[in-house]
Amino acid sequence: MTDLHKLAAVLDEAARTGRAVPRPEQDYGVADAYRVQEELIRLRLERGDRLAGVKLGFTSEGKRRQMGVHDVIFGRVPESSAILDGSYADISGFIHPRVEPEVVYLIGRRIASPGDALAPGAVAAVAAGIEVIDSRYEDFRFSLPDVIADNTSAAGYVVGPWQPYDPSRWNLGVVLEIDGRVVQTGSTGAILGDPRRALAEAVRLALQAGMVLEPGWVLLAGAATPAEPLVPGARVRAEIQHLGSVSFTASVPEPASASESASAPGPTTPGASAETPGVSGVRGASERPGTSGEES
Ligand code: OOG
Ligand code: MG
Repeated sequence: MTDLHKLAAVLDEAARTGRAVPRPEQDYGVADAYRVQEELIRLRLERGDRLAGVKLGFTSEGKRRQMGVHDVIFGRVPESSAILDGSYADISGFIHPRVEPEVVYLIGRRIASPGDALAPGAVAAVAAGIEVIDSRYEDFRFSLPDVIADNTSAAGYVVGPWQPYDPSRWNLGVVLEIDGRVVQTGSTGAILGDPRRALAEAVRLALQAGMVLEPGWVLLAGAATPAEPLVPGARVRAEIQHLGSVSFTASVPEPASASESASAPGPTTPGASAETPGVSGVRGASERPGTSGEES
């Protein structure tokens, strides 16, 4: 087992147990970090998970400044991390989760080159989304390779109702609310200076990782604002002008008994991921099943 495989196993374990790990001592570059990410995802897929799509990170100045990282990063979105719009999501398995508003694109056709990103039908639909990020590193602190290896802190995502994609509407107001209070505001124009660039950027980074974008996948374009801490009981809502809103409420299960609650953050909400047994991370009871954004 190489050091890179070991790191993937450590990060995988941290995500499954909800226990933070120290940053790796060894030095490694971005290319190796993407290899760790690939291995990390391979471990999840081996347990029955599937890819729901891909994501970009650090596409806005607000995020880059908040985290002190200055390159756009690429991650994989596991199906098991889906949270249904409007649902109660169990966050007890997370370490120190944060939420951020996202523009989510639904990929309409196979995109194997950045040039194809602008072809008609490349984007089938668009929606307001919320991403839950949860760095597996202590104190939510990392270098660029660290966060890439950790699958860009990906932990959960919520997609609002899909809307027809109108590329002329690219500079839209973004609001993030917690418990009805506005905590972040911004504009989708902060994403790469123009969120329409997100698709080509994702295709480019996917190709480097040996992947092409598949129809039916989601693409999270990267938060337009800094992230906010997510605490139990919080009702989180994001709204994007013309795209509508999306929400969920963070819950933790009632402790059955003191001894039981001290262990195992592993099991997920009943019914949340029946098809992916043993995969941690899925949250979300289906309160409004029609609005999950699963349809393609
Ligand atoms: C990394 C994830 C970045 C975004 O939208 O910029 C990201 C992190 O902030 O921990 O998802
Ligand atoms: Mg994000």
